[in-house]
Amino acid sequence: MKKIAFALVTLTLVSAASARTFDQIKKDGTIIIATEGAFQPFNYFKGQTLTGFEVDLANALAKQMGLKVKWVTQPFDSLLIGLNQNRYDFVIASHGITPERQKAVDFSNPHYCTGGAIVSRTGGPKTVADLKGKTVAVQVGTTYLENVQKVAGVGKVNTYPKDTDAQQALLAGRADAWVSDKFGGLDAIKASSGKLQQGALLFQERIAMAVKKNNPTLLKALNDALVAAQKNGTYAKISQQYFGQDVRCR
Ligand code: LYS
Repeated sequence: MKKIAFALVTLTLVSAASARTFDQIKKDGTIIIATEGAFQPFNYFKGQTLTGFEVDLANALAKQMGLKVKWVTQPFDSLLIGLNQNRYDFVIASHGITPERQKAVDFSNPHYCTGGAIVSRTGGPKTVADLKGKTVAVQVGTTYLENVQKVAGVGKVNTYPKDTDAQQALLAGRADAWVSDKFGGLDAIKASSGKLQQGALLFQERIAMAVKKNNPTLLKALNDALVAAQKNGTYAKISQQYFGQDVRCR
């Protein structure tokens, strides 16, 4: 609990200096984008290469805007803080749109729709009711944590710095369940050769890019680029590649 309170306080530390407007970024020629780099298949490292659905999508949006890209990776729970300190122009890191986060940053239109689902070892808890008295592993600072805390009767909620740590805790038997993204969970289940199973969906969420507050020109440029990518087939192609389906919000 201490950690969460701390994260919420720091999230609101906004630098007084203003963020770069779209015109300023255009003049520079390079947009700086931040992500976590530890959330397969959305943003992760394949060897030394940063890749994933969100990385490919953001690269495509930048190309459409006529910009080069510089990527920055940092821990998930410090991404919005760094945004408010003008360390980069925007964040694409699977942030669900929540009222709490909307107090700190502006969100683009959603770039995909998903949900938080239960994953367990075969024979383990599958439904919300099954979580009663059980130990659940989740990544700190996420909507998974927020939503698991709303489930009455959960035995213990253990938080980890990375989603992959929470997954490891489940595999190692230190937790009975792991709550994470439904698509990411499916990938982990596939890779587990029968050890893991997908359980119920706990909640649904709309995922969007985050821009520092009061930067309407950049927000509009991102929204326009996303609309264009969704119209001209670029979005569908990238989505098919990672998920075998179109994950846009409908
Ligand atoms: N969608 C979740 C959230 O909004 C998880 C984001 C990424 C976690 N590595 O908190």
